[in-house]
Amino acid sequence: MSVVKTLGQFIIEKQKDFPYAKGELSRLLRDIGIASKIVNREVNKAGLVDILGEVGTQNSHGESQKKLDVFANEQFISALTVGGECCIVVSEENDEPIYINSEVSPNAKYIVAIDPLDGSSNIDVNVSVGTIFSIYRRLSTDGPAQLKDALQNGTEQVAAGYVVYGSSTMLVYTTGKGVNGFTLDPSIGEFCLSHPDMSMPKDGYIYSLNEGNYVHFPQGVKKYLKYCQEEDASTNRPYSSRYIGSMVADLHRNLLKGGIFIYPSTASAPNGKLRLVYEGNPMAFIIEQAGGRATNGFKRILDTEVESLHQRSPIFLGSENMVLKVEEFMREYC
Ligand code: AHM
Ligand code: MG
Repeated sequence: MSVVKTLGQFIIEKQKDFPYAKGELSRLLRDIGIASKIVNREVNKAGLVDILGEVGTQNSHGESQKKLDVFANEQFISALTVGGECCIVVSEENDEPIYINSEVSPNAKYIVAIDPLDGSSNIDVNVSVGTIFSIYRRLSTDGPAQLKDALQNGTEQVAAGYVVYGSSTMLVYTTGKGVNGFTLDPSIGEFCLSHPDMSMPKDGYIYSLNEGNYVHFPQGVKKYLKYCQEEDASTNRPYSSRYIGSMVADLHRNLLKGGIFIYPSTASAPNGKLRLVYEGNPMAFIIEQAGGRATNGFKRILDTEVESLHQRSPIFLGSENMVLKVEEFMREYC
């Protein structure tokens, strides 16, 4: 009989990797897992109930919000508030950081940055969406938490993960000791360890980027794209192009199969589209932990100076040798 290990059991088992941990991080991860199950339930039935469509408000970037974005945001914020381990939530859907009342959580020492529902423009057409999260420890526990606690560089992350609401729902996370993936078994309502110790192939044959923006790409990306499309048997080219338009789903596939995901700068968006704090940094941490490479085309994403909560960064994530290759083109052609 095969033994099923649930996310909860796995988290408790792994707590011994952190000798000084008192279980707060474990509880925080458990709370995120619970909230994601609730979001999963709503995403699954989105086609059935009147929850689709614009909610009529705009997020901090002037993008219209779908009802499920709002729902997911509320679920994660409420789980993190009630859980008592989190002092600040930074969310894509909120301009300002959310400070959790220290009377509710007097000992809370973690900051969570979250994109509650990434790729939400895909919901209407029943295509995979995701949640991305990143966890930091407070710089100091003296006095109330401050903005600077939420503006730490990606290297300071203590954990990061994503949930992909796909044909199966999976939660993948790292605490800096490898990457593990859990598939939701709907019959028992538990995430079960299905992908232990995930590792990304060093080489890949899939490239993922929005080629519709080609004319606006930097010259280095244009040249790399041509390289991907050229025929060369020794390097298995041409590569396959795959782009869902949900970063979580695109990266999840590339993590498993090998590949590269690029969201570069464009003429009108010199830092690209994706946000550093709750999209780039958590994904970079996971990809690096899985043996891949994560840069902005020139330097490591995790070393980028975090100056504001919603700052953007060009993103080149994936199999090590593919990212190294595109970096060569970026250096040569910029
Ligand atoms: P969102 O956080 O507003 O959903 O935007 C992020 C999404 C990513 O999941 C995806 O990779 C990208 O936007 C797609 O953008 P584009 O439509 O420009 O290709
Ligand atoms: Mg997003």
